[in-house]
Amino acid sequence: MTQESELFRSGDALLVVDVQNDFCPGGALPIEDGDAVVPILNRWITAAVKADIPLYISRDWHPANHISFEEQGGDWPPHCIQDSNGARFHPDLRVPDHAITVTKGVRFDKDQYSAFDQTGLAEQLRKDAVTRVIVGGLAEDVCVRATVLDARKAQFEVLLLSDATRPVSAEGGEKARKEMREAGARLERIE
Ligand code: VGL
Ligand code: ZN
Repeated sequence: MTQESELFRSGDALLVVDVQNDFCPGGALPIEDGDAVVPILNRWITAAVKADIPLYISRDWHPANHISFEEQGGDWPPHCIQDSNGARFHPDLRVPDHAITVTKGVRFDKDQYSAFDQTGLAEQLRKDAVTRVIVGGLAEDVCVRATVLDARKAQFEVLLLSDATRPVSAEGGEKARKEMREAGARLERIE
């Protein structure tokens, strides 16, 4: 078995996307097996802490009545409302104190699927001397996809942990994987 720590190199950051209660079974916008990513990401988080790899954890963090909600003409049921239980990280996700939270979805006028969308994350990663982001989380065909594509646009190398993500829909996942690969991301299941 490959140790996660052997895979890290200098310039890496681990980016965990939106592993929140509402995206897991029982939540407001549940993704099938969404919680299955938690133990896998915990291994990566533990390894990142040991290897001193910077750790960024994003969260979808909507105001009540956000424009992305169906009642407001958006695509989604209300989810990840600021400070609600559904917006909390999955209770089993190991979130170290020094992890940096990236908050998105707070804008009133537009949605932000990508953790890079008007968050300043690319600038922050460059300041941290990061050259490659290792990504996992939810959902593969929505926020993970947008985050990976933006990371490539910002010229970061990307390793998507393909066993540490799940799509909203199977077809969406297939399409997203193709797009992410074509954008130059490496998609790999590492064990
Ligand atoms: C997401 C749908 C709506 C996600 C966020 O984090 O993938 N999906 N808002
Ligand atoms: Zn959202």
